[in-house]
Amino acid sequence: MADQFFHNAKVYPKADGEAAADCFAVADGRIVSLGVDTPATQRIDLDGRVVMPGFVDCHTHLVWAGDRSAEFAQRQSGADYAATAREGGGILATVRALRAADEETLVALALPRLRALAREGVTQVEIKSGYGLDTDSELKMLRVIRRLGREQPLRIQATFLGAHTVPAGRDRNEYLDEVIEVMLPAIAAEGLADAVDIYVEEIAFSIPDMARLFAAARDHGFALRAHTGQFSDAGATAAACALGARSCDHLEHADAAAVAAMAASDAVAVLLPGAFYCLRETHRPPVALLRAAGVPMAVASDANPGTSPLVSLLAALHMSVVLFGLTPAEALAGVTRHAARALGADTGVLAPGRPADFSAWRIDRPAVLAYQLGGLLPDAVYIGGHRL
Ligand code: DI6
Ligand code: FE
Repeated sequence: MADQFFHNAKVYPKADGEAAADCFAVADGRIVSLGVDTPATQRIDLDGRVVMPGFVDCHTHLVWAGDRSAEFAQRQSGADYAATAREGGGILATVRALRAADEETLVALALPRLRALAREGVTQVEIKSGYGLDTDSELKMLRVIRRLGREQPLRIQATFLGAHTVPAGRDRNEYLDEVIEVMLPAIAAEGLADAVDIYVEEIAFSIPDMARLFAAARDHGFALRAHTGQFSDAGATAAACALGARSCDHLEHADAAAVAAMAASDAVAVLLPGAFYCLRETHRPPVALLRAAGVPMAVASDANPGTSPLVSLLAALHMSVVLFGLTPAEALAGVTRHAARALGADTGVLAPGRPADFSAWRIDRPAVLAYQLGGLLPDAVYIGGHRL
């Protein structure tokens, strides 16, 4: 006997309006049947609604303090992001604000952002550290992320991004030593992260830095991810793939060799149109090459106070179509099954055995979610079979 049987539904994935099934059953928080009438304690008539797998926002920096609205305004009148970073603004401005905030404050600031995502059907979010940039502050940030996972219903993955940039007044090698020799073991011992990420860019870390970090992170059993190709690639994407990265994120400047390396590995390409949009970038990620090579493409918000103050995965979904040229079906796969794959999660697909994370929408077909910008909210969101 299942707990709930949902019927009269149009269950994704068929993005052309044709549903994969019209009913499903849930027991113990998981889907137990799809498309077959199943006895259950409760029968729920979805009245023809489209049912989507819970959306997965697989790349965010959602824990931050302060804001960078002044830097934003300066950029709109011509200031350059990299120059701001070199002058001690950018990421380092958020680092100062985050160090000054206690755990309680950081949780309180992050909760409304998570609620905003949940309201639009997001059920799982990855959150990176990387605004602490010293051992105590990075651990504080990761503890906040773990607390968010316990204190609200969305599924949360924590990623350690100590290698986000070199903190002010520190030598780069000496800082990376601290990341590898002090932070990583402490984070592993406390179980504070699921993955390790690095920002590979001229204003941040190099390919040899990534090789050192990944070797240590792999020894501790962490999954590996990398920010590559945002402003330049210079072999970073291919190197990340060769080192076993589960995802390469940004990729605006990834070239054919980078795409070939991704295709030869299991890496997911995570596209972040919010940063592209806010920075008014013009160099697009190589979507046609990624598509032709069969590389799975995920789409995420990159929610952060600097380059992507965008707390909406539905907006990122829409932008990935308009700005990057994904088809609506690709974009929808990008916020569901491919995003889950970037997290190594079994979410993002509605099939027997998978978590019962889904949302129900009064729309005729899933493609409407990629097409309409704003004004769309689901009537119900479920995580593990529980309605939010
Ligand atoms: N790439 C980005 O776009 C963000 N981090 C990263 O590695 C920027 C973060 C910030 O400016 O605060
Ligand atoms: Fe990022």
